[in-house]
Amino acid sequence: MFNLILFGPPGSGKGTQSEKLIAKYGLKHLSTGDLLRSEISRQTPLGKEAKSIMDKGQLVPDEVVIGMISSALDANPDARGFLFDGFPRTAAQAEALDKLLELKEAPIAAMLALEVSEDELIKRLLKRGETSGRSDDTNEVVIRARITEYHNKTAVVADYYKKFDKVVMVKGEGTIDEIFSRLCTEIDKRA
Ligand code: B4P
Repeated sequence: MFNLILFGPPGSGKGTQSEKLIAKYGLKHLSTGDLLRSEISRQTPLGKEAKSIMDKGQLVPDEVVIGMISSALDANPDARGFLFDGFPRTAAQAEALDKLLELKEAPIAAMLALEVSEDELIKRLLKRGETSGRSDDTNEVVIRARITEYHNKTAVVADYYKKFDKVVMVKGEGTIDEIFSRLCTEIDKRA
């Protein structure tokens, strides 16, 4: 089993690159953002709780997202590997993921971390907000809150994987195809 984490601040292109990576490498895509938005659109109790948190630009509680990932792993026993997109986002989530993967004897091969300047992140997210219907993309105050959450709670996740020498920094600016090609070069070294 070959497992990868795609990491980076909000708007760094994780969702965009994930679509291309899963098609090329045959991995199962697990995006906690997509899983949460699916709960919101189905108006489940979890979705209702998540929406009010996401609309403020904050992170959903660890136990909620860890539970979703645990169920998704169990639901895909035959996957060749997983691409984790937007997860883990806190140190507690990273530790929980390691434990879940230990049970499957399938550790993380690498964390690919997209580097993008803050100005570019805000520009991309506001542009997506014009068409996506995502309420967390239309308001610059909320976008800045998401970036602050990233610096306060998520950036440390890279330090966690650095201890195991698994972090690969990748320049996340340029065309979508240029960035995809940089990611593939790094993955092919490890596959
Ligand atoms: P996510 O759904 O994970 O989304 P994201 O961080 O906003 O975006 P991503 O990096 O995937 O950007 P994308 O490729 O789409 O999170 C949303 C919210 O869910 C969080 O704020 C949080 O509340 C909650 N959540 C999710 N996971 C959680 C967890 N584990 N724990 C707790 N809470 C959690 O790209 C953005 C835009 O840029 C797109 O419009 C795209 O077209 C454009 N773009 C991409 N690449 C480009 C390029 N090279 N050049 C120009 N534009 C580009």
